[in-house]
Amino acid sequence: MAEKLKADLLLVNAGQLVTVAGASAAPKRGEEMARLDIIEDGAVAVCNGVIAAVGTTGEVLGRIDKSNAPQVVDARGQVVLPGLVDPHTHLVFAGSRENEFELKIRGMTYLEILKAGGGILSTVSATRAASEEELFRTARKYLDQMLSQGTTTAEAKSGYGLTVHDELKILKVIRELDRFHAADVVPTFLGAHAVPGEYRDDPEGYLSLVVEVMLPAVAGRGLAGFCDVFCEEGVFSVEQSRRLLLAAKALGLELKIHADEITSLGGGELAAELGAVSADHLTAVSGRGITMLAGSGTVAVLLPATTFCLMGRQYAPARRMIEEGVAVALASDFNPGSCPVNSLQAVMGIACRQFKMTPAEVISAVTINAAHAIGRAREIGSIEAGKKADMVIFDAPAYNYIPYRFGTNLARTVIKNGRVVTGG
Ligand code: IZC
Ligand code: ZN
Repeated sequence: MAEKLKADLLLVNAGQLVTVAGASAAPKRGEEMARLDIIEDGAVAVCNGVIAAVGTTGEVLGRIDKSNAPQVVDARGQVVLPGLVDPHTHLVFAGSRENEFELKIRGMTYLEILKAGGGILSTVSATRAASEEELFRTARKYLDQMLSQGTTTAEAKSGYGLTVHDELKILKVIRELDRFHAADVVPTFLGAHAVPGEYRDDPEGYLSLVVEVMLPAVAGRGLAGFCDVFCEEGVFSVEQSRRLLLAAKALGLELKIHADEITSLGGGELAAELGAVSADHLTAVSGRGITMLAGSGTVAVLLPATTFCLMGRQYAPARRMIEEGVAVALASDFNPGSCPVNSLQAVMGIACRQFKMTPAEVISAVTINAAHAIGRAREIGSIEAGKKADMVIFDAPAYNYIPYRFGTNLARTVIKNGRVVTGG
């Protein structure tokens, strides 16, 4: 008889254990996105923060050594998903922009507000004035909210400093959050988020500062694994973005692009050309961009809550992307301007209604495909032996109830690294 497995935590009796297994090597595409791999009356055994066994409750109980009395979490009549992964956030900032929200209601656009010196630049002023401790405290509060709604791993970008000192300050806050918070936080350098006021007449000079000073400082200190750029009309062009990203690649960073969010500039094509790990937004992506992304390893990270918050009429062509074979993930884009939403459950609800993605596709997009978008799919994004024990128990009779109940936090218990961190 096989030796019994040791476990320190046992999750049992799940009405639906949605494992999303089988896509750790490559992201899900096309029809695979709708296949979730569900175990009824499911159970998971956890040992030292890692998943040891997955199966029906009967199977798992039969395999474990009960002598060390593991903690038991009963998920009877409920749905268990892998810990949700948010692969695009601007988590660290000071202040808020509810005044801009009012301007938008009255008809001013996002780019008009930015051009008038508001938008990102108003958050930059507030963030420069804030200390590391203040930024840490504020971001920790937002991260607590995210974790209690099921997000166990979040990417976080710099980009509200725009000086060497302030960009490093934000990245250090992200590192501290990852160290001290139960959630994992994955850092991205976004020094090319906007041209700061003091460089208004010399955008090339600012780009040179990013490429020649900030980037080596970030890479040399190991403060970020990814480099991102806001490739947008009036911000950074495709040529400028290519220059930055090639320099980042040469320093060993992986690439992300804010691509075709408002204008169809060709950011999607650039992401595929450079082998970026993700191309994000893609609201205005071209047909050629879709074809190139489908033929690449780049994950399309779509941000429907942003379009919703900007009161946009045009949503990213998610259905067409899925049908053409693009690997699609979803993220919140949490930031104080275009998207003050940090709940992936809200994002899932909007994606079903506005993208016409099915609940199953949406779950693939916030778990395993989101993990691929931050290069972590070997460790997180599905419930499989050997992965981190990150799981969320939802107060829901079936998985498709979760996006259906848009607006309510249904996460009852969140388990991170094998520990119950909220609920119980
Ligand atoms: O602060 O407006 N789109 N960056 C690119 C943002 C939105 C964040 C912001
Ligand atoms: Zn963004």
